[in-house]
Amino acid sequence: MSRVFSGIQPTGNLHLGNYLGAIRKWVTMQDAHECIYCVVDLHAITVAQDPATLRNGIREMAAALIASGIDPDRAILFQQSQVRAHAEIAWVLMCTARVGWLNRMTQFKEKSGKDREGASVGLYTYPVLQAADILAYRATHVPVGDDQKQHLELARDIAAKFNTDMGIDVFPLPEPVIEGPATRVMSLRDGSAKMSKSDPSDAARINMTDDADAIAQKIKRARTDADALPSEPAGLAGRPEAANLVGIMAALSDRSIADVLRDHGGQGFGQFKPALADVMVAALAPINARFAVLRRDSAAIDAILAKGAARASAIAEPVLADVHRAVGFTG
Ligand code: AQP
Repeated sequence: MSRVFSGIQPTGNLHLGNYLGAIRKWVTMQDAHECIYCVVDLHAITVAQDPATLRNGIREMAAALIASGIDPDRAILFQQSQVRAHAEIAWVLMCTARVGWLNRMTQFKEKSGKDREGASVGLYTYPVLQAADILAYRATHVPVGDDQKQHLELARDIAAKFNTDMGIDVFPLPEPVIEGPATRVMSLRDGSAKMSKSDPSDAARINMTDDADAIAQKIKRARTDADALPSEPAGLAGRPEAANLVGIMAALSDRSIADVLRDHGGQGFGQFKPALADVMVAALAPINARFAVLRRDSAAIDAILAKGAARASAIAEPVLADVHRAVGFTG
């Protein structure tokens, strides 16, 4: 049986990269799999958070996920800190993971920047908590964006070493699900940087809450080169900004990159950008409208998250008990 797990941090607005790289896949997978989706607040505090903003961000992210199509009656939607197995299994796995493995994680290097000594220990061990998130449910498939590939490989290494060390197969090895034309959506201002919540420039990303005018303006101002679009995918080589916009168009309109170029090849960006903005507005406007309604009812969101945490705990508690037995805490 396949079981899907994935998570998202409740920090800042959901953006188009999160949506195309992860959330849209989460929605599709609900139809065929048992799905567990988590608002990862324990991960959020690896960098400084204002408590009131975090509290609000947790509810807003849950509302945004439901507005994007997550159905909390089918998928389990919950808040990470409310299920103790995440933190408790993470501690055990921190004793399995090796310092050398964590030293190779590029996200820590990027996020700690020049002040590595000043980064929290939590930011360093973040990928071990992520492994615990997945393994606490014995998840088999993990839909994520391309930026999470290295962390998923680490989760597999940790699971394999734990099974070997304990001499019992407690955890299956989870498979990353990284596919489609927009697994890594890039910044609109810099084709070499990923679109991200923490980019100081709001013009670099499309927020799921942007209205039609903001979307049109951001796409109009998006950095591009001066050439027309090629007619074949090979012609996008060495043109990261063009490749990014074509990839977004393909993902939003459920076409391949080759199909988009068949329709738009030869066009300049003056023609292509308005077409892209129209497709984007059509895709995001209904999500935005649902979000505006859902976010107003925080009691309903809290009730959904509480129910989700109870369902998640029911799956994770027996796994936690197996971990306790495997390491020798219990008989
Ligand atoms: N640019 C992206 N393209 C494709 N997928 C992306 N994801 C994030 N950015 C892109 C995917 O979104 C899911 C949630 O990830 P997260 O909670 O780790 O998000 P994040 O890293 O906080 O989002 P940002 O914008 O990347 O934040 P910062 O700026 O803090 O680094 C994951 O599946 C991720 O792959």
